[in-house]
Amino acid sequence: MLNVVIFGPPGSGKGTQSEQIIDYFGLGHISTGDILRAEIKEGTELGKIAASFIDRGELVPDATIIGMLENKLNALKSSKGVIFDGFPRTVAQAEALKEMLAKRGESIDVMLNLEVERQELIARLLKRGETSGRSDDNLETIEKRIGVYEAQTAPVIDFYKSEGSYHGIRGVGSVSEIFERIKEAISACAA
Ligand code: B4P
Repeated sequence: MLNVVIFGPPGSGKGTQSEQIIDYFGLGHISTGDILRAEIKEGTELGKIAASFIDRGELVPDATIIGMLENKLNALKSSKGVIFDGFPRTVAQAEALKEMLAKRGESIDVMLNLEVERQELIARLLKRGETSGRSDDNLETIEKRIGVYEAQTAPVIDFYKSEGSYHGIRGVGSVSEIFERIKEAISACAA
């Protein structure tokens, strides 16, 4: 069993690197951003709630996210591990995840923090916004998201440092160069 959290500010490449990790390590994938966008597309009640937060660059409330995650985790019971992409984004979510996994006799083996400078984040997300059609990929919302990350999400770093599973990964370079750094970190912790 290999449970991985991929972490970092908006646009740091969590979704991009998750695809590489899934292909290479054969893990199940939970992306809270992808789940929320699918709910919005289908026009569900959850989607309507989520859209009102995402459009403003804010976090969807913890209770909504934690309930949604528990369902997804149950659906992945037979996988050989899970990559958590975009979750946890608050210390309350990190604590809830710890509890959910402990009930199954599991834990997070490694937390990968993708480190990317603010200017690079903004440039990447503006570029993605040219084609993504995402309501949150415009300059005003991007700056708001980075501010929300600094205030509400960055404290999750200290949570995983104290758990002993934290690994900083330089998130600038080509996708494959960054993935090589990730492979090294995962192999070191799985050894
Ligand atoms: P997410 O969907 O999780 O995504 P993200 O932070 O925007 O981007 P990510 O880091 O995955 O970047 P990507 O690989 O796409 O969140 C969206 C919103 O959903 C949040 O703001 C929040 O409102 C809500 N939400 C989600 N989870 C939540 C939670 N747990 N609690 C509360 N609310 C939640 O990369 C970005 C761009 O960079 C891409 O265009 C990519 O091609 C490019 N790129 C990637 N790697 C690169 C590289 N090495 N060099 C150059 N460009 C690169």
